[in-house]
Amino acid sequence: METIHSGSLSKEQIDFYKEEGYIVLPNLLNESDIAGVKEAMNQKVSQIAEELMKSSLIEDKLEDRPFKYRLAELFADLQADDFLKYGRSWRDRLPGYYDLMSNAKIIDAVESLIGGEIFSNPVYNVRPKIPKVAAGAVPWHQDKSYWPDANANPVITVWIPLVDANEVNGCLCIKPKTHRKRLLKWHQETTTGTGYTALSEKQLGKTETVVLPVSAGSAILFNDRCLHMSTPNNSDEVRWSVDLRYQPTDQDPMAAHGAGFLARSYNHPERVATLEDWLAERPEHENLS
Ligand SMILES: O=C(O)CCC(=O)C(=O)O
Repeated sequence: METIHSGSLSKEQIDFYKEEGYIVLPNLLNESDIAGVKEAMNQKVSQIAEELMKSSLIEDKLEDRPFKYRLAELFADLQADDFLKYGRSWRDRLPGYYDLMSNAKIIDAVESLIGGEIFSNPVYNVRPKIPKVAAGAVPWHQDKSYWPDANANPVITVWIPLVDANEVNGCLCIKPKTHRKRLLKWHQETTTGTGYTALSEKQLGKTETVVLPVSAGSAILFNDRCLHMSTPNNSDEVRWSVDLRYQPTDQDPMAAHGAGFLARSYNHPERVATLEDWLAERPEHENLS
């Protein structure tokens, strides 16, 4: 008899997700779950500090400042463009990111929604949203607008803040039940120069907006057709977050966006990608010995 793999979510949580198009999992991850990803982010911040020093844009690398403040303070006296040169979101291939993307607590939750054959989609972003950079806010959109032609259903976004996220430093806002909508016609936003896909006010309809402040290590899972946005950062700290994505293995791997990886498989556990596979951009484990 075939074993049913049902993951970690309760029936109530699964029903909520199916009905509303999203679910919040408060405090899904603890400090040790996110230590690796924070280390990767710190590594990148140190590299940036080094470059800013070399270009004489700063006089102090602020090495002793806390994770939550350092990047914001490095750019405090600089222009938005100095920051945006490094990109508004990052997709480096550092071990800490694989560590998070393959975290069993995340994959267990995803398994409840799509089953146990799980592919980690190539689109993952680290978002260092710093104060006073307008491009940090993300307009209303459907994630699906970034891969309109991909035959990958469903793609589930797992959004995780590494600091407490709220309306002051920039949290997610969602329109529940909009995941049942078709892909809406979007335009490219022009006000902050990000080129983000955006929906116009009149496309948002009458659906209420739910604002989702969450603590560090919590996760918000949502369907890639669900309308969402994020507010600007009006605090003095960095709103650090990651957005990861998962889909069933029998869907389009969206290779045009990069190499995703097999994150869990009960049918072929020997093919699950290791860190070495991921670093080498191999979607599945290859025994090279
Ligand atoms: O992190 C944010 O501020 C926005 C994230 C988002 O829009 C997404 O993950 O699709």
